[in-house]
Amino acid sequence: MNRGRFITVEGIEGVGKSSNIGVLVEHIEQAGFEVLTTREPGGTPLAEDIRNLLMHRGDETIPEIAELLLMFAARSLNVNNNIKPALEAGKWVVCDRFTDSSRAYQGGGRGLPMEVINHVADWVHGELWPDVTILLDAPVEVALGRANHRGAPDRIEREKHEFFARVRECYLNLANAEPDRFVVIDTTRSLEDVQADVMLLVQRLLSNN
Ligand code: Z5A
Repeated sequence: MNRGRFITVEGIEGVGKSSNIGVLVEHIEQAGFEVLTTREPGGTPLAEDIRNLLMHRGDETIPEIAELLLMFAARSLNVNNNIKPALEAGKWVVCDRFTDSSRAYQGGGRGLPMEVINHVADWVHGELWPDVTILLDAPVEVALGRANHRGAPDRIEREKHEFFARVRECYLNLANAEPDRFVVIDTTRSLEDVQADVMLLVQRLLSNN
């Protein structure tokens, strides 16, 4: 059986990942493919426990390196227990964040060296990289303005504007460096316009399948 396609969705918080993943998955399913939808950190019971530790434990300082390693520990679980088996079974996989988040947040945001992150990534998932990465992009003030309308912020969401500006810049640099993998979608427009772009992208992927 053919290996399914691996699609990741990235961006700073509030850019609209959750608002667009549903449309993305629905379109692929309508074309007759089975889809595994997953997220990082998380996706398996143990990885979801790691997510809870990362997002909500405010009682102990988490050094940047511990944060990075916990992200990759969760990723190792998700890759081996979810993503690889699904792809091997011919399913498509849509993952809300993947290693580009570690590059952008722990690299761009926290300042950890990119070569260390890439080395750990190589160790954890080797040659498995997304076929397509959708980078939903908006200026920090737009994205955070939307995110702020929600409930109490988690540990990472409490970071300052400059942190998210570095994360966004890193994402845009990653997209420039790998134009064949990344598709950047401007989400300052209406949700309908953004979703229309997402649907066009899916049609393109399906016609190349
Ligand atoms: N993290 C990390 O540091 N390193 C890693 O390796 C990984 C993750 C994997 C959890 O991510 C945190 O983990 C994240 C990075 C870190 N921390 N932060 N920040 P997450 O993905 O679970 O959480 P999030 O980034 O906060 O995403 P989110 O809550 O899912 O937000 P979103 O999906 O991007 O946005 P949304 O919920 O779809 O939309 C936000 C609001 O805007 C909502 O009210 C929508 O109705 C509205 N919206 C969306 N699009 C539009 C448009 N186009 N117009 C108007 N309004 C809109």
